[in-house]
Formats: sequence, C-alpha cells, structure tokens
Amino acid sequence: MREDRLKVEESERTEAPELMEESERTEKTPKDPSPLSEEQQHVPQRGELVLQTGGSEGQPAVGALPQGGQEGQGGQEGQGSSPDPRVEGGTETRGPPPGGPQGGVLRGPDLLGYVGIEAVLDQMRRKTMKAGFEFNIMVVGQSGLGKSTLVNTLFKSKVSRKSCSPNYEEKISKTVQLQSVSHVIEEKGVRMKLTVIDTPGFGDQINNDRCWEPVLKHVNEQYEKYLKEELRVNRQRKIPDTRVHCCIYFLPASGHWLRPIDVEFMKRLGKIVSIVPVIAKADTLTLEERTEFKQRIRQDLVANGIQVYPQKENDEDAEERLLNNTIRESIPFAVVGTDREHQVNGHRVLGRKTKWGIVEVENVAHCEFANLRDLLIRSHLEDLKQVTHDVHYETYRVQRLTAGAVHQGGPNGSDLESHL
Ligand SMILES: Nc1nc2c(ncn2[C@@H]2O[C@H](COP(=O)(O)OP(=O)(O)OP(=O)(O)O)[C@@H](O)[C@H]2O)c(=O)[nH]1
Ligand SMILES: [Mg+2]
Repeated sequence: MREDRLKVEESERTEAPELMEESERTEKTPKDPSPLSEEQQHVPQRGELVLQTGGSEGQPAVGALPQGGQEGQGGQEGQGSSPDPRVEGGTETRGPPPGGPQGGVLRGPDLLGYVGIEAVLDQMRRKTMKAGFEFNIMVVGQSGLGKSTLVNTLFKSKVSRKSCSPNYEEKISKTVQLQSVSHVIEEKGVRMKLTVIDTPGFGDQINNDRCWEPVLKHVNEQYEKYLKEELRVNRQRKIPDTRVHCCIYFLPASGHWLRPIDVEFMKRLGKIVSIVPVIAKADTLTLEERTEFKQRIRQDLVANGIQVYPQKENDEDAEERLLNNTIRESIPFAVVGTDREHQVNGHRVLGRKTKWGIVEVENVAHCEFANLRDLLIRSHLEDLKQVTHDVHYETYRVQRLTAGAVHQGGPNGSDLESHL
C-alpha cells in the first residue's frame, strides 16, 4: 500500500513539483526532524487556525488541521507569523491551489477544515449526495414463486417503509408483462432511486424453449440505450442509467437439485448481468432441508460453471475476498416475501401468518430476506454498479463496437449473438 502511494507521488513529481514537495515534507517529518525553531515546529491541533503567508502567489495559505495532523507548509518564509492578507473578517479567501488553475478562488467556512488529500472524499460525498444514486434490480424466475411479492416486500420493508394498510385488499396478480416499479428513497440526506423490474414468470408454456429471451433482450436493450447515449456528439452530462445492476433469480424450494431450466437460464444470464440466486418461499422448508438444499445448489452452480455474484475474479483485494467468501458460502439466500403486516409483541411486522405462528420476513432467525437486502443495498450496491459498468457493460460495448454497427443493429442484431 505504502509502496503504491509512493509510486503515485513519484509519477506526480514531474507534473506538480509543488505538490510533490508538500507531500514529501509530510512524509519525512517524523523521521527527519527539520531544523526549524520551536515556534516553527509547532503542530497545530484540530480546529486551530494556521495562518501562512505564502512565499509567492499561488501558495496555499490557511488551514485548520485535524488532530495530530501535519502542518501543510505552503511557503518557506514567515510561517505562522503574520496574518494572511487574503483572510478578511474571518472569511477565508484562498488563492489557487499549488499547481492548479489560476482561477477558482475558494471561499467559505467549509474550507477552514484541513485541506489535504482526504478532503477529496468530502468533495465526492457532497457531489454524490447531490446527484443521488440510481439502482436497478430485476427479479426473474418461474411463475408463482413470489417475485412480485418480494418486490413489494422490498419496498415495504426497511428500505422505504411504504405503508401497508391493515385493510389491504388488493391482491398481487400474475405478472404478464415486464414492468418497472421505482421509488425515490431518502435517508439522512442521501437520495436513491430504486427501480425493481418485475418480469413475467416462465415455465407456463408446454414448450419453454428459449424462455430466457425476453429477459436477455431487456438487459441488452438497456446496454444499447446507454451505449448510444455515450456515443452521441452532444450527450447528456449524466446519462440516465437503466442498466440492470442485479438480477435476483428465484429457485423453487424443491429441496432437490437445480432444474435444467434453471441451469440454462442462469448460465446465459450470468454472462451479461450479476445474478444473485435466492430460494423462494423458504418458509416451506425445514431448517435442515434449507441448509442441505443451499449446499446442493452451491455444488450445482460450480458443477455447471454458472457465474453468480460476487464472482471471485472480481474481488479487488484480500479484505474484499474475505467478505465475499462469507457471502459465497451463504448463497442462495432463503427468502420469504409478503405484502402484509401483523402485530407481534406490540409491534407491526412484515410477515406471513400461518396456523402455527407468524413468519417474520425481516427477522434473520426466520429467513434470509434481511441478508439479501443488506447485500443489495447496505454492503454491495456500489460494487454491483461497478461490476455492471466495468465488466458486463464493457463486454457488451467491446462486442458491439468491434462488430461496428451501433447505429444499424439493435440488441437483437446478429453481431450480438455471442452476447446472447
Ligand atoms: N408460502 C409463501 N408464499 C408466498 C411467498 N411469496 C409469495 N407467496 C405467494 O405465492 C403466490 C404467487 O406470488 P407472486 O408474487 O404473484 O408470484 P410471481 O413470481 O410474481 O408470479 P408471476 O407473476 O406469475 O411470475 C401468491 O399467492 C403469494 O402470496 C413466500 O415467501 N412464501
Ligand atoms: Mg409476478
């Protein structure tokens, strides 16, 4: 890690000599005490204002440092002695950053914080908070496995807490066409537009040959839309992202093995989108059956060369591998869906009422719906988006551009056969 950082600094040397000097000074301070006087060596504490008169125009001038931070010494002369002429009435006015553009005078109390590399994280945070997130999930599986119910569960659960009225009469009917449900969810100032694409179940026909085609077509169409937008001369600053970031594949809780149709479907889908398999209606299995079934499915996935998310080859480092290994060991998640709330110990909970009790959907002791939700939103949302863009979309883009017919064909064009 340290070596990498040093390498980056090294490569920056030629382009930004002032930056290099500054980082070099910061790196060196502990090992190589400078011959400065005691006053000059004073290390400011968090919130302490450090005034500097930059040695020349364009030197960094003011900074309040975090606890234990090193003083970013902008100029060699007059450290901390005379007030900066650019500080007026408690409002900081800063000159252009070293090596930066000549314009861009930054103002405001926000910048009284430590101005260092980690400030970039704050900038990114603010930008992302303003822009918000877009996240698209697709549910796929045989008819009647509870896909539409799970979509409702997701929105009615902690994700958005859309209320379910107690006298809720509306029944979820069979899904006959692909449909998207979107909600803008806001938590602690962060906005997320969560879209779930509900697909009609397959397996109803006598001949289920190529029943995966509508799903594959939809996924590819979104890549195509994005690619076309990307290639336009006057393109939008932020391309609307309708690409499927994750596909939840529903397996029937049969307790046996993967069926040929599941193998076929996931094999094809796994090449173009991140698949997270789940065991549907897990309340119909006993705990032992559930454990055994999960184990058998994992074996089957490996035996059939099916790639599901998170894929080993996309792990970025040892820490990620460790985290993803625990996920790989617990897939497929055994989930239960519902669109009803019930009273349990004075609290309203999402659950399925049976003769012998209530299966609480968000209770990890009852089912793994909460684990699935955590994976999708809390721990892997950004990674799912990144894999979609860097791996799946990239594969599509390369194939499409190599075939060289972006404006002629569509996602059904013959040049995409290999992607299908
Ligand atoms: N026991 C049990 N039943 C469930 C569960 N989730 C859904 N169901 C029931 O299964 C039936 C079908 O649910 P849907 O959500 O319509 O299934 P679907 O997969 O969307 O079906 P299609 O739209 O035909 O593809 C409904 O009666 C649901 O109440 C579950 O987790 N456990
Ligand atoms: Mg449905």
